[in-house]
Amino acid sequence: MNTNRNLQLLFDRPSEPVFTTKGNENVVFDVPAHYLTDRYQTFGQSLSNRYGENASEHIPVKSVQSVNLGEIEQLSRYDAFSIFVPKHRRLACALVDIFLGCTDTDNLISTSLYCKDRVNPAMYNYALSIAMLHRPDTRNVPVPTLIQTFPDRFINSAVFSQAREEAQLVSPELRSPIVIPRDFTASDLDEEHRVAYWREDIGNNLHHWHWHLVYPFESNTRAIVAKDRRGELFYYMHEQILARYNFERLANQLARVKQYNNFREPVKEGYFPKLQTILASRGWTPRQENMMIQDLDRPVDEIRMTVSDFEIYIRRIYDAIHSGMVMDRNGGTIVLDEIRGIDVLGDLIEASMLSVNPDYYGNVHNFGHLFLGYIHDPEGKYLERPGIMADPATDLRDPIFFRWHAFIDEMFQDYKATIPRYTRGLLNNPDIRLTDVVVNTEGGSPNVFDTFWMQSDLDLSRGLDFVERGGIFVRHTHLNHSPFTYNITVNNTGPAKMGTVRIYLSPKFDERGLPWQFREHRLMFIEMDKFFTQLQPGNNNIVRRSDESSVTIPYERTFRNLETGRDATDADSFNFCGCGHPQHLLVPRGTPSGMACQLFVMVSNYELDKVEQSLEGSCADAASYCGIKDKLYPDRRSMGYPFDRFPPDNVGTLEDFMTPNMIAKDVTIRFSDRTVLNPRNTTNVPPQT
Ligand code: CUO
Repeated sequence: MNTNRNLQLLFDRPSEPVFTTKGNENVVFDVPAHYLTDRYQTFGQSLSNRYGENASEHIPVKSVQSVNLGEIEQLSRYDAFSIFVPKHRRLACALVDIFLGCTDTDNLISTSLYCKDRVNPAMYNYALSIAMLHRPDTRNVPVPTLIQTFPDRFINSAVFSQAREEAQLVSPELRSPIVIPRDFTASDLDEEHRVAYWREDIGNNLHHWHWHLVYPFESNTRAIVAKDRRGELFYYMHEQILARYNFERLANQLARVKQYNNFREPVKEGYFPKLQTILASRGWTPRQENMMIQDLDRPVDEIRMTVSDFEIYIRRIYDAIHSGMVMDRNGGTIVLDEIRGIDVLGDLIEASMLSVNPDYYGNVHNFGHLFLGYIHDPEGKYLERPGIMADPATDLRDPIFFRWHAFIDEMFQDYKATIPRYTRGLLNNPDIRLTDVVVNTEGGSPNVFDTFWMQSDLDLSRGLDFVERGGIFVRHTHLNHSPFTYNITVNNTGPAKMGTVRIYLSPKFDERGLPWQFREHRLMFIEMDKFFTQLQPGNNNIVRRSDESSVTIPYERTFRNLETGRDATDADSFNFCGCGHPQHLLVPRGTPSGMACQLFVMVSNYELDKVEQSLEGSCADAASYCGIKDKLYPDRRSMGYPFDRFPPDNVGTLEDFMTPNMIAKDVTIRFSDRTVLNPRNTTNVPPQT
């Protein structure tokens, strides 16, 4: 029996009843009669038989007793589910418990089928995803990517009526892909729109959603949250999102993001997402320009917080950072030291359930998302749903996300300013000298990255409820780059040893066109890759391909089986990770005339980097931003090393900072405004526009 596929089919067509056919192969789960909801108890069996007659396969389902869902059913199937809303989170945690408590995989499949039609579909998707990622029997089964079941969170709502028409009237082999315009959320009158291609990139949003699925901030099972260096990774992954966004901004003649730090002032930026929930046929509420956050009081969602209290929590966190210690629940103190301080702070600021004192330090980051997500209806007066800032699958689209996270990052940077600077001994690597690095792009000039647009097709049919079966493709446009290699020359004057190669990229100049001061420059480095290598005595030539990057996952992993529309098989689970920055966004866009950048490569001392553990059988595709499932973070240094700390006073520029085991090379990113079709597209019918 194909268990992996059956688990994945539990996610298909989220609001269709359990007895309808699932997957593109049209299989049905043979559910017992008592699984049907009251609505279908009287005539559901005949409907069920009808679907069964058309099915290509019947999947037997072990009958379980009715599950007592209690208050989980209180969230309507048509309400917006947000993990930032305390009540929703409590219900979701209870549902996760039910799924985690299932005795074996068959029992999990059966129990989730019983629950599917009774609980909010988005909450069901979240809880089942979390349970699958953390159960020993399912942790290696790829969780279907969210766009597969909830394409409405990623794609212009105008596409869906076209998709339904296509599905209803055209047979599958004649269906043509529906093109999603690249610019659908704003015009060029909005200067922030220049970087919408990056904020609204589907793969980018999927990465952010998946990261938060791997690192939930609350659970009744502590081990799900208490992962190695979790708080620090919250800081680092978001710091890198910000650095990458700032890189794109500079390439588009925009200044770096300004923090959102005055809550008594209006938010200058508006954002109109043009996303509509398929389930409730309601739009994600836009935010007009110059709106202001207000006290939240939404009893139904158990949300209550004044802006004044929010400011008090923030002040307490700053006090802790500047005094070098936080207060725990018992009035004791925990020193924010050089090694663990960032992790303590990450958990406290987010806040995850690992926060050492949530009553005193609050839940600042999460409440920022809620204040901004409910800016249009803070008291529920108009019965409005939250905006996109209240959902990790959608919030990256909004310019305010980055302003809010720039504020959060500033807290972490303030802490970093309090810890010791790296001495040259902590940067250097005895006997190792980096003599050259060259970037070679296929068919291009040395040290020039080449970027362009690509159009790729995705099959949305699994997320479109109550439509005819068969693939329904949309064609989205995304940034991409030509594959390249780094060719690094390292001289080793000592005996053979291991080294850690760390590769970063930054713009060469700031928004004024001036060279960087190191204390700002260090925040502009985006991690491109990190790997271990053996260094023989003498000269070593290291060649590393761009698709091997430790921060990305390949395009086909970001989008799983959405490209071909085929159903997953057991073989797909082999070495399969879903978390990671999308490979197609590894290189920032650059400029048509060529953006001047600096490539930085360092080979650090492996003896100070290494973490003793076996990685046998684990998938470590994008370990830098995602860690490794069920393992320690595979680098003992602080995340972001060597750029995570303030420099010593005598370091003014990158050149002052360099030790012999580092090299900086001038490189260029040249953007060519051409659009190429993804050769992996399977649809041959010309697109609709
Ligand atoms: Cu990822 Cu604020 O944490 O969105």
